[in-house]
Amino acid sequence: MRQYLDLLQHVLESGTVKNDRTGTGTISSFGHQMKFDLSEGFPIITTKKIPFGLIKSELLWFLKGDTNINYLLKHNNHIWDEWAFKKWVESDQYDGPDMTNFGLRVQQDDEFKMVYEKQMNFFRKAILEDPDFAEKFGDLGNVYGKQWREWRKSTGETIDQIKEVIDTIKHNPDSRRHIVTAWNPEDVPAMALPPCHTLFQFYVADGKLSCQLYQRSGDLFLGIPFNIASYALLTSLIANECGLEPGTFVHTIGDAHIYSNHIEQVKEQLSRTPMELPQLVFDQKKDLFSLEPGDIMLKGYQPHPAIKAPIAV
Ligand code: DHF
Ligand code: TMP
Repeated sequence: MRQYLDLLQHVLESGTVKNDRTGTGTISSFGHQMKFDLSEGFPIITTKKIPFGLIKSELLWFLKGDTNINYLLKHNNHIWDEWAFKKWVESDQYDGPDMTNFGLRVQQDDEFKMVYEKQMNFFRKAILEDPDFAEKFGDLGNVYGKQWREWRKSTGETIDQIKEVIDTIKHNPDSRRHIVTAWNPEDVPAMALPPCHTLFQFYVADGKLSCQLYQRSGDLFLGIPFNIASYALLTSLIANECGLEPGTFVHTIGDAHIYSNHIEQVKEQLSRTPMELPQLVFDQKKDLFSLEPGDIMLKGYQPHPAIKAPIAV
């Protein structure tokens, strides 16, 4: 995992100070690539504890074609809450206290934080207990799951990109067209967050399945560790489905940035020594679409303690 730490160090030392949509501010650098040989162990960051359970339920949620946070909340996964909440508080139906810019205000104002947490708890409860509310406000729009499994054609039919790519990997492994894209220009304006991991390609050689991801924007401290583990898991699951061994995960990032309020956390991480990588274990007999989070686990994951950081909304 030296590559990840080297990238953190590089951006910290040579990045450009750059403003961003969230108003937080970043240090940023454009165009980076990491390569992880999946036969050397499962690439999950060991210099801080990553909640792998959240990565499993998020990936299985994408693979189901689901875009409603209801599934995630049922699995105790809160990583997408803020973006659904944002859609709700910006809608006509919201008549509670002003939540403008809640992501930034919650970090600066303790009184506001209490009001925000009350609203957020009400929101989570409503998503879990009120199906009409969940249908309206739990949905993030046409995000990953929708584009992967039900890309809409101009004729009104849909394309299941995951099923099609598995089919072509099996029947035409040498193809140079094993592509899945989440970036749908028509849908971008209505999305809670336009896809960060925008396009991936599979490659078959020597009985191994490799995958390269193009990620347009990467939050190096919070998002990227999740993205690496998530795509390493996806590659392993698809490889199994196709009767191949997992090969390499190539991670290409456009705007690679460290948020200004993550700098101390990054320095703490850089002071730590990486541990041995764990092994991925999962139920290889189950088909991809019937896997449950409990069918997947990591053996021998012994990371350094977690490091908390605020997320930019
Ligand atoms: N926005 C920003 N600014 N950065 C992101 O990484 C990001 N990622 C999104 C949605 N929007 C985003 C989806 N993925 C966390 C990690 C990944 C993720 C969303 C959130 C996160 O908060 N991770 C915490 C632990 C969270 C928990 O335990 O509930 C961490 O410390 O890794
Ligand atoms: P942006 O749409 O303005 O680029 O903001 C998205 C932020 O979320 C940016 O910091 C990148 C980060 N992000 C990740 O790093 N990985 C992810 O999987 C997601 C969804 C977001």
